[in-house]
Amino acid sequence: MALDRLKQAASHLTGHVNPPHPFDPLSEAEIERAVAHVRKEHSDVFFNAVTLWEPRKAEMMKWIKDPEHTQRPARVADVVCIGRGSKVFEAIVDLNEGKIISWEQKDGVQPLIVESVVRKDPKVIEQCGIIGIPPEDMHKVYCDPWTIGYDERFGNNIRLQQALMYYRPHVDDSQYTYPLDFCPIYNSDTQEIIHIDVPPVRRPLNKAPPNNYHAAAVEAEGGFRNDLKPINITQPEGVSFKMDGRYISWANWKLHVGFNYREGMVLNNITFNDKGTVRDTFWRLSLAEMVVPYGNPDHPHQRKHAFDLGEYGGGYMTNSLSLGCDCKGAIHYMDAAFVNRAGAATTIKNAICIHEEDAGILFKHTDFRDDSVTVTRARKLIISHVFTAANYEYCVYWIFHLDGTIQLEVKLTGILNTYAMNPGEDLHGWGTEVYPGVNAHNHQHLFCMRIDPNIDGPENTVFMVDATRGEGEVGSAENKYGNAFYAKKTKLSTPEQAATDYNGATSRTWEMCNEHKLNAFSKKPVSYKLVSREVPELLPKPGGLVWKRAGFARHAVHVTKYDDAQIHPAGRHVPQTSGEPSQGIPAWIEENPTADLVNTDIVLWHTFGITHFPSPEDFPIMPAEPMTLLLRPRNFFTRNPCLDIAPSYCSVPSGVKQGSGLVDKLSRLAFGETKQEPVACCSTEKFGAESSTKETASKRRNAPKSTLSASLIESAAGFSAGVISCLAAHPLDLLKNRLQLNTKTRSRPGDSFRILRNVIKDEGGTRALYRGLWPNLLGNSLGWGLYFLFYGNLKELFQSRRGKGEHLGSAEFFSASIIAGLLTGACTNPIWVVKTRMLERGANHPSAYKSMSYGLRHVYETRGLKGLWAGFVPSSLGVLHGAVQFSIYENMKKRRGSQVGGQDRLSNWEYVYMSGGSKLLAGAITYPYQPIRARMQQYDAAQQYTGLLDVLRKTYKNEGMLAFYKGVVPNTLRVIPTTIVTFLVYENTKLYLPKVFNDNEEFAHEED
Ligand SMILES: [Cu+2]
Repeated sequence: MALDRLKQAASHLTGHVNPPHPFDPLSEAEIERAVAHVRKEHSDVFFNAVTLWEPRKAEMMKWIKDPEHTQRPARVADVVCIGRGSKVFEAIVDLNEGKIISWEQKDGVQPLIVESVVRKDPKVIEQCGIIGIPPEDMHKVYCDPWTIGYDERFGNNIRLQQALMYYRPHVDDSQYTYPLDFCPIYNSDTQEIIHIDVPPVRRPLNKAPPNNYHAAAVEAEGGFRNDLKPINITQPEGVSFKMDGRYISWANWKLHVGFNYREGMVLNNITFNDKGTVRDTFWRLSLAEMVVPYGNPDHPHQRKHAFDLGEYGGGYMTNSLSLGCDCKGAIHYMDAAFVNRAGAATTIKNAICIHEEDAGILFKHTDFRDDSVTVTRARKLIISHVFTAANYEYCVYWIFHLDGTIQLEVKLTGILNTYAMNPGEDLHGWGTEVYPGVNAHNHQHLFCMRIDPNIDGPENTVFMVDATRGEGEVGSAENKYGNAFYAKKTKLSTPEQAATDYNGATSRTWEMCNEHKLNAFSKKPVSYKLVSREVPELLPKPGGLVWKRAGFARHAVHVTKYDDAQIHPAGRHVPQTSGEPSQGIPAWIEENPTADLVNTDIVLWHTFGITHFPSPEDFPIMPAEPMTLLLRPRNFFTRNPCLDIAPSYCSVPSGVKQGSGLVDKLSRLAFGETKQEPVACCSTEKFGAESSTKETASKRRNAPKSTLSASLIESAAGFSAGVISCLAAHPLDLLKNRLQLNTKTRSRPGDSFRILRNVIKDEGGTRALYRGLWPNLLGNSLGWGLYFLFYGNLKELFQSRRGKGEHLGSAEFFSASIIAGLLTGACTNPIWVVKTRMLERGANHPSAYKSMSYGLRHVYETRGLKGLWAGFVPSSLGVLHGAVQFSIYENMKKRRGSQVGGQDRLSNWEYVYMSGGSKLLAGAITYPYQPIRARMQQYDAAQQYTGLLDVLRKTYKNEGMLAFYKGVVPNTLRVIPTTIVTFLVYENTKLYLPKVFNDNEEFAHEED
């Protein structure tokens, strides 16, 4: 994009402009030049179309093969003008020579249509009055101007429109809820209403409340749901396609993207690079025509059968697309230039959208014996545009696949065409009441795709292929068991014979082959197969108006010999054609019904679509309904052509594993805060290529299947964390304890050093620093283990109440933590009492406990159960500390996790600063409970204090406020690294433990 802009800027500066590619649509400047040339000689015409007169195929093929030595095809404009008295003129203008090559008046045809207004007409006002709309409400009357289609009463020498009438009670209401029952006919040339079709039975204006789909209406009915989380599509390294002018290269594909007012997108010169050989597939693909016949036989509904491309122009009606709405991801847009009625060039910005999408699995196989597996992901290139045909929207997607398949998908959305009905009126099965007073008529959407094959060259032949049973009867020699079947191929040799219908029972397809070239293995001709399964019959009867006008829709497939002039299946000028004789395909076939279609340049015309019986779900706006067809290579390649797409994951029995650089590191499990479900075979963990990348927790987090329960893993992780952190920090704990129990002096600097020195000197060397290790170890490990067990279970409990997929809130983390803390405190309190006392006195003290069990017994015998649970109340307050810390920790994890694309991606460093930070913050808030608790648990607690309040009072009175922070320095020194070690051990144990218990050998090896 940026490069394009630079080139553009440079060309402005130098005045040098690259000539357009011969396939490129006319630019604004070229359109205006063509108009100027016409104006010089014919000043009084309006412009209906100015579009590229496409270079003749033979000339163009020659130039593409050898552009250096071949004359470049000239830029030529194809012009349609309208003069006074509905006269129609066609002109061909050579833009290189600057002259009109041909100028011709066409009789008995009308080119496609432009809009009009009917509100001021007295006859319309009168009809509105009859059904209940007063003259002062005429500004609430709307019409969809349709071409008249064909009406035998008026013929085709004057340019006519029919106005489908509607009413809007409020300017924001959808008028399709309020259809009016009459239909004015408008003369575009004289700009007057010449007739109004009025039904024999009148239907007054619908009185039902509005039925709207816009945001304000939805808000008024309760608003939009808010449980849908954003989905983003990212391509951090940019797109995989390249643009060279309007040529796109993507994977092995290369093609030119054109656009015209009629067909919209036109794809030209589509090639596939087959291991270095550029092979032709299709010369030109387009959606060339469509018809939407409605099924109500009452006059004048027979006129409702819109040819949206031939009568209105898929290009003219195209939408300007917007990022993130119509297309998501990394998008390249192309604009489209047209002429307006007055002859000025206009541009629709962002008319064509080009982007890539993930397309699921491209291929996969798992060997059930040894679990070796290969899985490769697919992607697709999508070239799309959307056009609005009055009430309807058609979204057209040309989709290119890695395996050589081309797909056309059309999505239908927008609003049903509606008609008025009386309450309780019998609709005779021709329509459905989709809302009170709203009748939506049955109709079909039939599209005609023009396929100009170029399968390894222009000389192609079409075969119809039917799955057919073997000839022999059951019991016969050649088909004894009756199971034989084969692909029966019928060569379509003439246009007459090639007019064929769809047959779902035989899985009918059509193959476009190059019989000069056989596949090396199958010995069958290289081909592309048309696979299309949504192919209804044209329901209007043979001989009827639509059947005559939409000759292309009589059969699923027609084949004709190539002719440069044959582009439009229902004829060049469609409006007001009578179908007598039929235009387009039937006329071309009639010219030479037995033309030889074998091994020659041919065009295949395919009609497909749906039959639509409307229902209330389609109203007030239709959820998009997709229909699709495929052009698939058959016997074209000698093997699967996309084996060179790197797999997402691949392992073979000998143990060689490989992954590609295309693995998506953003993919993650949908549910679970900390627990990991088993992941698929494409675990990034197994990739050799991955091991060199930055060490992240995510790598190790793709845990394999484990037999351990999540809570058990949590508590084991907590237990290990407790043991290790306790060993590391016990001496600091001892120091803290002594400081806290020092009631004799106020806090002084250097206290810590004096105490440590004295312990080592008086109590038996450095070993004394580890006095009370056992209760400390037991209390810590058991404490952490129990804590995480309770915490894990509580979180599961809350999660189960919330439902899957919802995240727990801070309040839930907080209460889980508090309850877990209280339960843990209750279980471990006796151990802490003994620990406090053992740390308080050196082993050489006469009354020092010799062991933990001795201590427990002593406390119980001297003070009873009350002694064993001494200090539980301040401890419980201390639980607040744990809870505060855990809420801070979980919130940090959540926030950081969302930044890096999931908590399973956090690194050990992130655990370090998050656990340390949360502990510091929580400590500053809640530290004072600690000295209080220690004092209540010491040897002579009973003698010194009467209870909790007494501790608080005496401590404050004797030692001042700072007493409550006694021991805070060694405690912080002890606690921060301890916490970090605890959480690292906890998070990592949780990760590794399942692997240790896993019976999968691979992981045992990986530990080496
Ligand atoms: Cu429909």
